[in-house]
Amino acid sequence: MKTATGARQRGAGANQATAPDWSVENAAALAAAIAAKLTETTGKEAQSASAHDWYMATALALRDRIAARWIEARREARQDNRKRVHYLSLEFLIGRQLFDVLGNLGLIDTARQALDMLGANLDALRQEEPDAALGNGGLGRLAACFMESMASVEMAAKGYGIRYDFGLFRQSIKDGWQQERPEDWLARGNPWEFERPGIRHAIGFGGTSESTGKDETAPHVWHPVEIVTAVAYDTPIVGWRGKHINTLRLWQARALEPVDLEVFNRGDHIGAMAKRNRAEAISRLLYPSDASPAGQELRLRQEYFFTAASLQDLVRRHLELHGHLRGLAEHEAIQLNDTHPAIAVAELMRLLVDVHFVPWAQAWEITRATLSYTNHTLLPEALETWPVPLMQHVLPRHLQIIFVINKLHLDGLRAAGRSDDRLMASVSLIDEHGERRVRMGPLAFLGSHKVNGVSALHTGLMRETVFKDMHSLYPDRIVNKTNGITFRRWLYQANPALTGLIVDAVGEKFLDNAGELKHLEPFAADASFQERFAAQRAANKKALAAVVQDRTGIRIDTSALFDVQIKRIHEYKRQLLNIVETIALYQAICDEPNKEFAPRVKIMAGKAAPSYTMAKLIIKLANDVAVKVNADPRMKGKLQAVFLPNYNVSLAEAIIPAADLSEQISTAGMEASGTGNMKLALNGALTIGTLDGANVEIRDHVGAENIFIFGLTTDQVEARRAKGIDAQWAISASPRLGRAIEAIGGGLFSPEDPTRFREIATVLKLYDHFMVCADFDSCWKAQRSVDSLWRDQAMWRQKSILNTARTGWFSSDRTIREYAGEIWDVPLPEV
Ligand code: 26Q
Repeated sequence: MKTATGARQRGAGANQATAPDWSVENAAALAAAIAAKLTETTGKEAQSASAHDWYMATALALRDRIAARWIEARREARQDNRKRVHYLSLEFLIGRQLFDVLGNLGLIDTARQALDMLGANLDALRQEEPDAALGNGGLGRLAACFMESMASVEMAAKGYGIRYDFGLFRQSIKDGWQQERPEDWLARGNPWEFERPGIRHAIGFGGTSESTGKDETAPHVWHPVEIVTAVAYDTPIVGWRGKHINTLRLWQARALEPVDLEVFNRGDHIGAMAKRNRAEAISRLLYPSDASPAGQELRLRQEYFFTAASLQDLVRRHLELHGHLRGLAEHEAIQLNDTHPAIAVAELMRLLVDVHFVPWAQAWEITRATLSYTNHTLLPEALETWPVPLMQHVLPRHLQIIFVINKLHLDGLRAAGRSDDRLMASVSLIDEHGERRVRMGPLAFLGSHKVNGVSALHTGLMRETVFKDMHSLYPDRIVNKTNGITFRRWLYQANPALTGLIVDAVGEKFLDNAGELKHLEPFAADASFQERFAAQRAANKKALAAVVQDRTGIRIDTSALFDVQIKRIHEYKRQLLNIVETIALYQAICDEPNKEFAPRVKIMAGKAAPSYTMAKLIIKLANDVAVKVNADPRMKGKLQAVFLPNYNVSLAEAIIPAADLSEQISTAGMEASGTGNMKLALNGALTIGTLDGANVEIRDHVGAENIFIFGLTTDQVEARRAKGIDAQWAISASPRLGRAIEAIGGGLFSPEDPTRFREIATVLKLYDHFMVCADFDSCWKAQRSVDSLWRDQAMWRQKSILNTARTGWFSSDRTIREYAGEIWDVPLPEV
């Protein structure tokens, strides 16, 4: 039987959308393998197999094809002595994997044929795969895009995280309110992973630390009171054209002993399980908040558990290959995805000093040269800190190490004559205001050789605000790495029709090098290309309309402009601004039924953290406004609104190729980058947005005439806030805004409970921290230019095509190459 290894010998040559697969695998052989798996795993025959049975059999047959090539990739990296990258992240928001694997192996058409032969249907069984939702939003999805890109650029890399039993909760909407249910994605088995019972590490917690030497930098012996085992589960990550395969290694927490026999024998049968439950709780659940740190012990245990397991794992492998740790940084790079694994700074020091007896100063050099840290947010409430007593209780030795690092750091400043109290307090690893807390951002900064932001604007703000003083001490440390997205998922898989159209126009080179998309530019004004482009979009919109009808019962008008805002619900992302604009538009249409507004469907989706009351109320408002608007006969053919429940990666794949307008309207200075903005622009949606995050770079690439920018800039927001956050001035100046807010506060959308949204109206009027009112008029104006452009369909299409043609730079392959060159020092094969 042939394996994926065969893909290697085949040159670049085909695309999945229109041309034959490049793999040598033939459909009959694949069909036989799938049929064999079906019998092996279900004991059923084809006639009685369910779609889910077919999905499992197909995935398992593919997994076999990956395995041989995977082993070979690891052997090659080992033989070539290649430097390896370790990407530590508490979140990997992967989504479904079947088409990642099929697409990258060039097997989509082959698999379709094979399943046809068996009387099954690929598109039907595709829907059977549950999303691997091991992340909250942008940060977790970025980690997943990076994993795919690192494999595609043939970099030796490993992702490390937690194998949560429950991913991000499933959202349903009941009477307009968000409800949460657990996401038990593993309930029917996970065909992509390999359990590695032999790869396990002991992770300690609590206890005491004992000095063995004269001073504080001497090795210590840590006596933990609790040991939890970390067991590895590996998932292969197949790169583009199957050229390289990496590993995502996720840790499961297990108790050393399944039952405490001593307690059991005393007759306490429940108590005998307590230790086990406490240990295994660590990998039970993903924290569903994407901002405010919960500050809970379990979260700290998760962070240390996966960081320690990952570091032990890579140190063990390094020692097997090299025998000592002196050259760690030459062979291993470790990237910290935000501060969630920042305890790595102390843990690596502990491994070097206490376990391997490397002198402190040398250990510190090795640690700094090996680690680097990515910051994803400047929001003060999202910056992680841990109370000193909690850290003392959970990680006593690490707290000690952090104190020593801090002391040497502050002593160094004093010796250099920079000892003013303000500076010392600002760069200290310990926050001394009120209860003492360990500050994880500064710890990660100090323990890394490079620190990066995720867009040009955000990196600039890091230097000027949160890390201003650290930056003045270490001016070369902060660098920018603007985020990217993997085009394999977000263009080829999600939008095969557009992909095929581009191949027909410019050939296949762009499939291997996203920059080649620029050759599409000359087609932007070509009438016949525009026709085909429009036909493809119309089909995508019909497909989305079917999803909307299925999930909400609402029939949307596919000839209308699809105006889309899809992301976590957050005040700074300003779903409220979008809703207020929708209300104002509703009122304007009522007032002037004959005035020309572009017919629109407002589409919104996103989850609120279960404890974020305001975000949940915003979801209710979106739903209540939708009910009123959709029931009003005067809106027919003019305005509809829908809130799509359970936004996740798979739903994003359905919405993005159908979007005409992409809402990226965060308060300037608050969205670190955004990546949904890139996915939508790549698929031809025009952006309406503020000068925030990567929107700035999107404007630079697509051209200011092909994007709708509005609102206050970062500096203007700051100046405005300095004057106060009362928004009466804006409301007095804008009757339209005042009336929309009155409608919310007065109960127009909640007649059965008129005070339901009073708080929202009050916040908008008096505490407009997020500048919804301040930016309203400018947003309204921008939306009206959207209306006029929509009337000129040829011009709209031209701009839309230019957006696709000019967003090649936002490929995560480009981002990863930048990390490789400027942070990890990893050479890569040429494109
Ligand atoms: C921290 C402590 C305790 C519990 C939860 C958390 C937590 C979890 C997730 C804090 C933050 C996050 C996620 C942040 C995030 O997704 N940030 C986004 O990162 C994207 C990728 O860089 C950017 O594009 C977005 O702008 C940024 O908001």
